[in-house]
Amino acid sequence: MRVQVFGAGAIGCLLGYMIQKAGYDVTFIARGKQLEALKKGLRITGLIEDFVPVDVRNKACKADVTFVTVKSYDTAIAAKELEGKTEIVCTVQNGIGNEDVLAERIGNVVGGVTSYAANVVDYGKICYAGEGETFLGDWKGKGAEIVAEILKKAGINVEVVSDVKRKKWEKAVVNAVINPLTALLRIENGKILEIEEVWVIAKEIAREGQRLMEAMGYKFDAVGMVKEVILKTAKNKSSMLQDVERRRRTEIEAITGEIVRIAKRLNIPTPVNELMLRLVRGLECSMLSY
Ligand code: KPL
Repeated sequence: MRVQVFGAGAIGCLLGYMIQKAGYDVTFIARGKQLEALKKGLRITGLIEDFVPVDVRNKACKADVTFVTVKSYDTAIAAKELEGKTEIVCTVQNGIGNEDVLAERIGNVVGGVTSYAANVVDYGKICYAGEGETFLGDWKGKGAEIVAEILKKAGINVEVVSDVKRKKWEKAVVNAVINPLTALLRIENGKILEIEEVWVIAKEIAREGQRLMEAMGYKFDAVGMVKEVILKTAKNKSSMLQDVERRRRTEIEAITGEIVRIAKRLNIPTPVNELMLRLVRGLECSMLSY
């Protein structure tokens, strides 16, 4: 079975590393300095200390299963490049919409979420910061059971669920709270709970997300889940804070942007999410490095 990881960022490298260690043939698709660094090998620090040679290329190749781990704004490019090259595609990217973009070009799409934590330390080097949970489900065609089998063999906690859309929305609502606040204030996740002024705003963002999910037919304790995730990831830098620190574009459009756009369609007011969206867009403009 040939596995491909399209997007060799922190989560892509961690998944690819663990799957390769389980004995699968894994190819990493990367660009620029990351491609050059990975040609020399992949270094892991944190919960695992290791250095391994990897097969890295700059173009997608034929694979049975491809994990798409690029940032959400690059999913359409990934879909185009992967068309006709992979039997199954699996995404555990942040945000809403990635599965649908992939489904336009690929027959079997597995959607999912993961709370495994990994950070980019440098080109070719990641830190495995925390074990988590992964939920997968068939989005289009079939494939979730096959992907789950690979992840299980790699020692990754994974469960196949019947309603993966719900999991995607729960994660998006949690990300819409944690990611913009940590990126704007440059704080670790745990600080959101510690600083009362920030926690008040966090709860408002969460409640707006909850009302949207209720309008879609999902019962959900958003504040409770945000608190749980913050406590589990207190020392983490969110992916959005990492993007801002590296002066990179963020995933705000696929997270808060989608929440605001879909809430508008359903006539659910989301003023605090709208404010976060505008502030992060403003922050991105002020960085202007991408
Ligand atoms: O998914 C995350 C992210 O940073 O993107 C959370 C759950 C907020 C952990 O940091």
